[in-house]
Amino acid sequence: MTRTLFDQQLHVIQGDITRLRVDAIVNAANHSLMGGGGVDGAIHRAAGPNLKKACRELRETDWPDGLPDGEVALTDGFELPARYVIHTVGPVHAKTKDKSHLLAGCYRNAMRLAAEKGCESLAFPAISTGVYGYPFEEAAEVVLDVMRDRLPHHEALTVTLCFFSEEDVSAFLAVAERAGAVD
Ligand code: AR6
Repeated sequence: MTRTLFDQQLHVIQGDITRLRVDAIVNAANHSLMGGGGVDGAIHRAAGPNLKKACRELRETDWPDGLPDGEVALTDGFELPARYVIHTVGPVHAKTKDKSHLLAGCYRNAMRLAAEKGCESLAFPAISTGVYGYPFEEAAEVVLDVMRDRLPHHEALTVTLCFFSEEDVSAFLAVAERAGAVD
């Protein structure tokens, strides 16, 4: 079931992001861009070996020191149904340091890059909320703030938040309802 927010410009679904037929999906990558576990591993497996080659080239040409937190880099989707993959690096959660601006940067920069490439549909996983340990509800608040702020600037773009579990969908919608953001 799809729930919509912000005048239907934001969709919330449960699913496997590697199966979405959208213009671009976002990868919760790491600085190396060379793949990893979680959603990163799933995207690399589904896209096939050309994705790793493209990421290696990006490292050599644009990001010799690795992709910094909150930044974005674009590749094709290769064997994925999605045309592009926008790689980003979420912050590793730290109790003693507020990293919300870095997490917000992932979402904001990916939306900007997608719009620049003429994308009309963009899907995000729950960046940083797996291995990187960002508390889910805190991340959801960051995502809602960015969507409220940026969606009006990208009127041609529909964004999907693709959560891997129904629990995450429910948790996100609960935060959105408290914030008065559900349509
Ligand atoms: N579709 C949608 N969501 C998924 C999928 C999928 N196929 N697979 C997992 N998730 P994580 P992070 C969800 O750990 O916290 C990697 O090793 C997952 O349930 O993938 O940003 C990278 O290389 C969770 O809700 O990303 C980095 O080293 C969410 O995706 C590191 O993990 C994000 O979990 C990045 O950690």
